[in-house]
Amino acid sequence: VIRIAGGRYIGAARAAGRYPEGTDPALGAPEIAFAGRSNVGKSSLINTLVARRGLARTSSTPGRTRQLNFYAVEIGRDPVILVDLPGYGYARGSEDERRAWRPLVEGYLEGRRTLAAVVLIVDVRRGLEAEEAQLLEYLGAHRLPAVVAVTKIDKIGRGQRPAALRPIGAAAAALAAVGVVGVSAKTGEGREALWRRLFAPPISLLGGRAADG
Ligand SMILES: Nc1nc2c(ncn2[C@@H]2O[C@H](COP(=O)(O)OP(=O)(O)OP(=O)(O)O)[C@@H](O)[C@H]2O)c(=O)[nH]1
Ligand SMILES: [Mg+2]
Repeated sequence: VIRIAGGRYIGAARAAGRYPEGTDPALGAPEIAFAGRSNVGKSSLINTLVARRGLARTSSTPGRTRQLNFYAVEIGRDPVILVDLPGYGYARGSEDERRAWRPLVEGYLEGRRTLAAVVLIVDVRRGLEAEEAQLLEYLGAHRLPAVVAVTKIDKIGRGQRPAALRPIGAAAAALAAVGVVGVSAKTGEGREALWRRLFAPPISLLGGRAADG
């Protein structure tokens, strides 16, 4: 069993390149970024992974997060940072906010030296759509390992899950995702499996992207 302790907020970024600084011992540790549509369940999944219910802010009003939020956690003795990225695909919100999304998120994904992996979260009832395929291609082009977390599996019956997950897994594999894990932030199912996937090659949570040159 993976032992997780010390989940805490360590700061936010509203512009690319301006990431949290300070004295938290986890700063500089390998990072896992969580990407996905507005309201898909990014913040909820982070809370479930770190086992701290109210840590990442969740809401039923989509598209509320316009910044990158950084959370630290210790896995055994190793610090890891989880980064809640602003969601995409929400039509409301000002034109300025929508224009700011791309440089903020792409600046982070391309420029962050300690970024080790990206978890792309998709709703089991929607699967991979054009935006997700595009993001997976983009991550592949930038040599960032991507894991697809298929969330809200609690919303479909156990018997239907294999049939729901199979096409998503096939599409994700075709787009070079390194793994696909069914999860539920509500019930905690898949939590351990997702952590295990994040600790397996080609992901290196001990050295970050810098480790492979
Ligand atoms: N049933 C169920 N509901 C979930 C699950 N994960 C998230 N939700 C619900 O989905 C809604 C959105 O969850 P959030 O975690 O706030 O989603 P988000 O992707 O962080 O949203 P933004 O930050 O606004 O982009 C909330 O009402 C959650 O309670 C899940 O696994 N199962
Ligand atoms: Mg959120």
